[in-house]
Amino acid sequence: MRTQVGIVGAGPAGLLLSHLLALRGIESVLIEIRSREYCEARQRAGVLEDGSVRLLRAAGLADRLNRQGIEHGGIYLQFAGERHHIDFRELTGGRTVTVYAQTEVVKDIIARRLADAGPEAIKFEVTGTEVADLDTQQPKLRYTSKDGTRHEVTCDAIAGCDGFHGISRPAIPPAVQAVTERDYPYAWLGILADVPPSTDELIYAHHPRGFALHSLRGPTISRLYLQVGSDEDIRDWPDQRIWDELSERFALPGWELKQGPVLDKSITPMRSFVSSPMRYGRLFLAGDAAHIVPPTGAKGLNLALADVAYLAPALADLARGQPELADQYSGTCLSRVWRSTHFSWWMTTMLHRTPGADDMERQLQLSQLRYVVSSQAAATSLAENYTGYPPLPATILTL
Ligand code: RFL
Ligand code: PHB
Repeated sequence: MRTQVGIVGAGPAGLLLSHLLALRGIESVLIEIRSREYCEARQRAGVLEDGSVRLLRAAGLADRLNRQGIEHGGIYLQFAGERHHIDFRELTGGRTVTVYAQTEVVKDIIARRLADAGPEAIKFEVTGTEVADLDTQQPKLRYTSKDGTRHEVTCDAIAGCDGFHGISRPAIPPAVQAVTERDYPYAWLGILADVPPSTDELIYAHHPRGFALHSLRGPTISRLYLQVGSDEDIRDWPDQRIWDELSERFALPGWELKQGPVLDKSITPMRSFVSSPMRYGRLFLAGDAAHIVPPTGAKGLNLALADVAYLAPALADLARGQPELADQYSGTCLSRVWRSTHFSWWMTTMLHRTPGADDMERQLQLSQLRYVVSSQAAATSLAENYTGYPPLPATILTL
């Protein structure tokens, strides 16, 4: 079998790439190890940058996003018993973010790909994925489909969009790959709860007992996170213990955290990770396959979408024998990736309590938080990064 682009992984990166390529008349084969149901239910990110929203609109994928996405013009930072509003609109000349769950982005693109290209547009539940001949002009993608048939697809290029635990990145020889990595000594326990949000905008809370975040998924569904130890067992966290801990960390006189049934709960490790370059021969990495940020900056999904916004035109040009954009791909993306890596590290270390840390950490964090809420320059820096920096250029948004 032959195709122009082989895509490994049907997360946000792989799905959007296959759609953006199709809009440019480029054919692809997209394979995914999990079932459609699993991909559509995996609870993850919730915040789309301004540029991500514009990208999804330009790609014709925003019907439901336009109706159900909730535009947010700021966030709250809570510390030392006070809650402060950071007004993105005012600080950035009108830029905002949109709360719309990654599960919904994934559902929207899957539905569109299947409608446009038929049931074979995404091959779910494959096994034995391999990539080979990456340093030739004809790289190979191999997999076994759900019915047990082994396939080999000869491609012009392969996009490794298979997340942090995928097979694409490990296929790059270690000698030509630089990995920069940091693990944080804490994790996030996240819950999805069947209860209306207790806030109109996200609350990022610094507390002596650790960080907490109040997010949402809609008018009746809340999403909340708690900093916990990195070796914590979810079985030690019955629902009422989670609510009690959240209530304590968000406590403010006259304000109450509404509680309700917990629909989903999980623990996520916190890590920063960058693998460079994001290309080896005819293999291009995108999204979590190449980089991971801790979720405190709400950047992971946005980086994945931005990567493929650059990769689609690069691969379309490459297919026509023009390699310039493909040659620029890794450098262009890594510059944004490092900005987000810094911002995510900064938010994380400003807001979390390091186990065993002395009072110096706490005082430095509180000083930084007071600076952010009192200085227009500091608040603008947070707002500019949170809403997305650098903004995606108009050329990338023109399809
Ligand atoms: P994904 O979503 O991991 O998709 C990779 C896909 O590849 C498949 N796969 C394979 N397929 C075929 N063969 C193989 N050998 C394969 N191996 C793997 C996988 O099954 C999967 O379907 O990567 P992608 O597309 O790069 O997308 C990245 C995002 O998912 C991720 O960065 C975000 O979820 C991170 N993130 C957040 N990002 C934001 O921008 N804003 C947020 O508010 C935000 N909050 C979060 C987050 C991530 C979290 N967790 C759970 C890690 C909150 C949390 C709690
Ligand atoms: C979420 O809604 O899941 C979410 C929001 C903001 C973050 C991380 C996750 O920083």
